[in-house]
Amino acid sequence: MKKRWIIVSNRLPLAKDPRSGELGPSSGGLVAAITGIRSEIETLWIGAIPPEISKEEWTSSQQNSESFEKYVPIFIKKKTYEKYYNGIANQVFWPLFHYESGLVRFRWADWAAYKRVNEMFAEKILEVANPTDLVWVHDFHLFLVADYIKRKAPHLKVGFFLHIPFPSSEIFRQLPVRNELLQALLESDLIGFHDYSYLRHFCASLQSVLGLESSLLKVETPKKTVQLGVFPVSIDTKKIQTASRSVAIRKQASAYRRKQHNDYTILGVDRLDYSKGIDLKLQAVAELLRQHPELRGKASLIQICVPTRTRVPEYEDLKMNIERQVGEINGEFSEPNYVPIQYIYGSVDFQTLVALYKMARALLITSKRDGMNLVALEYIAAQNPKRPGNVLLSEFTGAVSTLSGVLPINPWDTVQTAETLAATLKSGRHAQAGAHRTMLQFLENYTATDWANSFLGSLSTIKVYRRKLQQRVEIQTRNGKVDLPDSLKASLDRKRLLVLLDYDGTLVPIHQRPSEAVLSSNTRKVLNSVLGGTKVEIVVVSGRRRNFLTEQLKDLGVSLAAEHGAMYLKKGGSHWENLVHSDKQSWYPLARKIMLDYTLRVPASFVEEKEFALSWHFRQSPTEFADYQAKKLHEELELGLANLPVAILGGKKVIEARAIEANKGTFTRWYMDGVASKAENQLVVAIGDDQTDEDMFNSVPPGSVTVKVGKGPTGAQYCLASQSELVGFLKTLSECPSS
Ligand code: GDG
Repeated sequence: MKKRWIIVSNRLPLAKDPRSGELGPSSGGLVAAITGIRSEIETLWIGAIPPEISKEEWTSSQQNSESFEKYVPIFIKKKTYEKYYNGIANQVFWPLFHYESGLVRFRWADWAAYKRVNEMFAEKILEVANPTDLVWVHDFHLFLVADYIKRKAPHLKVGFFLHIPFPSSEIFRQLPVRNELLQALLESDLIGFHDYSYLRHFCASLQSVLGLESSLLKVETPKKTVQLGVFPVSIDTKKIQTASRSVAIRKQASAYRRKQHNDYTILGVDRLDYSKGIDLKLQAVAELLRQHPELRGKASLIQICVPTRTRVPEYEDLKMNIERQVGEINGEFSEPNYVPIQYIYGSVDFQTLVALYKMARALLITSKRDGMNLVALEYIAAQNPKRPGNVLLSEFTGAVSTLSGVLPINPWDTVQTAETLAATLKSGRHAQAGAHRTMLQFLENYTATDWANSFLGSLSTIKVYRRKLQQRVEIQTRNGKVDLPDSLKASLDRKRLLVLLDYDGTLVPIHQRPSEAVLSSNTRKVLNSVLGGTKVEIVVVSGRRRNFLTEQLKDLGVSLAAEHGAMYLKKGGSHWENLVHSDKQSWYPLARKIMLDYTLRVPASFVEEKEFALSWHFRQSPTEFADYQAKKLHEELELGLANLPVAILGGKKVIEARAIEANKGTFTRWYMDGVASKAENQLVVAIGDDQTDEDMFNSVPPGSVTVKVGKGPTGAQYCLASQSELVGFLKTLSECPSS
């Protein structure tokens, strides 16, 4: 089956021309980015049909145009669409993600519609997708789609790309549906952003809202691994260059320049949106004319404002305010042959747009927040490389990170913006050529097609692996009695059992103070009876020191592995065998020094010194500060102890430096190869509750039984709901029929 790309966005890229009533291409960043992709791979585009277009109009235009065949329309009732699109997408996500939380209007009825529409999108995707297709979901309208898809097709690859900023977690946390949103989004296999800062904010939100740690490259959820990445969008560079070099556009640009009488034209192209900072742009231009009277009568701004979201009240107010501001500035500075602000409310055709890019001396972008900003990229591509114009670009855009040769501005500092503008207008165009060349080369090498290839290339290499949640069988307890699943009963049948058993969180509950985690008299009694027969043998494999384990367990007739298997004591023996052969002295003193340093900085943290490991604990410390210091410590230890026989590990509120051999997996393999009986009727049962036990689960011989205690991601086959069920479980195991 051939692999196809399935692009999914809120709308298909169509709009009704208000004059002719015909269906034609719509404009906007997302549409520009996607239509800029040139690929040999068969691509479908799924999206809603805008409510102003009827089903009949769609069907008849489909008959007229071949290009419509690759579009898969979704028809949504006007009322539902209104709530989903204007109610949630435009009045909740858009303002919140652009740091305008004062404009957020969250209504639960709208949220219900948002969910329903996302579900409808998923249904349509499931209807058309083949199992080998790559599904690429776009933007904040469709945050929940991956979840609905994965419920029915867990192995279909789904990527999500966000075209707008991901805000600081302090802003994101205000969202009433923050948990639901993040959890649904994490059903995607790959999540992409324009800019590294957005990725960082996203990871901070995962941590503060869901308590999930992530490495910036990926995040492990209880269900799966989700890859994360930065994929800045780009443009169809060639299309703009070709247009810009065409005779028609060159003529049009020259005509505009002649009309302006000079080379002092500043250009602005924005959707009429509060995030674009058009008010700040107008203030900066007024400031320019105020501070530089020599530019009056010369410098002017052509501002195109493309109408958008006209049904949302804030946008109507914005339009009125911008028009009032334009009127005031023109009133103050106009002369008989000179209008400083030429304001166009509407969109212009592609040819006119490129001619304006080509003609303008400078492009001014003053976005307060902008996911990327494609206008900046398009302007650069349209310039004559020998005489390019300058781009003044807001620091609050994603594009500023990739365009090294622009003039970055803080749009809120209108005085400084005016000064940068004045200096630009007075400098020669050739002065800019070097910086422009570098940016143009970048845009020639990294186009919208490369953007799509890099995102979908990453998505296609991901192995969709879901933790075996469905296959993981929960061992039920009814009325205090453990009910073993049939599959487990079958494995146990007439076998002798070798149980590899973790201590903290498994044999005893977790305690705030480690010294309090001692065996209860009931557990002791049950262990005695379990070990009384010949059926069960136990090896306790723990991270604890040997003295503690000896004190707690020696008289019970179990073998012991201390410090994650660094040392071993045979049942009934008195000599601990040392299994670490690497040079501890090469790293231990240095690690100790570094860790002690952190105990001074972080209140209530302390170092636990073991024979082959050092642990820095911060369970009682102020959470955020200690989490940050823990990350630093982890990094410092990794750098400082690189190439030494030591492993650095982060656990639950602990950072550990351990001899490389001190690992439950290494111990398990050593034990199974050299110590354990090779009897055929022996079954290994490994039981544990945390990450270190996963190493044990991965190292037991094929056919063994693995059991996770409690919730969380695991590779184990079975799970027990909580630690309190462990003793009953052991008892039941020992009572199974034996040979
Ligand atoms: C969102 C994010 C992100 C504009 N006026 C006309 C016209 N346009 C075209 C431009 C450009 C596009 O619309 C605008 O793209 P932006 O990127 O500047 O902004 P948004 O629409 O807000 O897009 C943004 C983008 O998604 C992509 O990820 O960069 O941050 O907000 O392509 O050329 N096109 C025509 N006439 C116009 O009058 N023909």
